[in-house]
Amino acid sequence: AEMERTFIAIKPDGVQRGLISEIVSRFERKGYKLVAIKLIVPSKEFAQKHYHDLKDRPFFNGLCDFLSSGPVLAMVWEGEGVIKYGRKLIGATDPQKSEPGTIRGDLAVVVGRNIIHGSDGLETAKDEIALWFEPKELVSYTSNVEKWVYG
Ligand code: YYY
Ligand code: MG
Repeated sequence: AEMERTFIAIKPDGVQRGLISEIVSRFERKGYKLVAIKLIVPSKEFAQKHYHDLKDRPFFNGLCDFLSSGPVLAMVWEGEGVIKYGRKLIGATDPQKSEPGTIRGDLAVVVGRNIIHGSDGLETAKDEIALWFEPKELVSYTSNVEKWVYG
């Protein structure tokens, strides 16, 4: 299998609303492999680094204030096509436009509280994993379901 890795984070709204297990289980059930996970409160400076691509947008400051306002569950998930399909599981940025069945479609209402982040491409996935995790925090192990998920 062509394995790739993506950075997924449950934002402070998702953590406070008790949606950790609901969201983690959607990635688990799909057949993806959890490679790293930790609960942290990022500083505002860290949030600004994470969202640096959006620094000229009007919502940037509020977004960074919000991401740094409480605990974030940071994760790395691995699997074939996980970057693109992970975004599909998450749904459109604006929950008003997310399809039912997606995480944002089922669990969020407005764009400023859309509960989850997922990398949008190979390069951003690499950059975001490197920003949030040290190499030693990425756990290497054999998944016993892999042969059943991939054949
Ligand atoms: O990758 P994704 O999270 O789906 O959207 P981005 O365009 O990267 O924006 C990041 C983040 O910014 C979004 O999840 C909510 C917030 N945001 C906002 O508050 N208002 C907007 N009009 C667009 C995005
Ligand atoms: Mg994005």
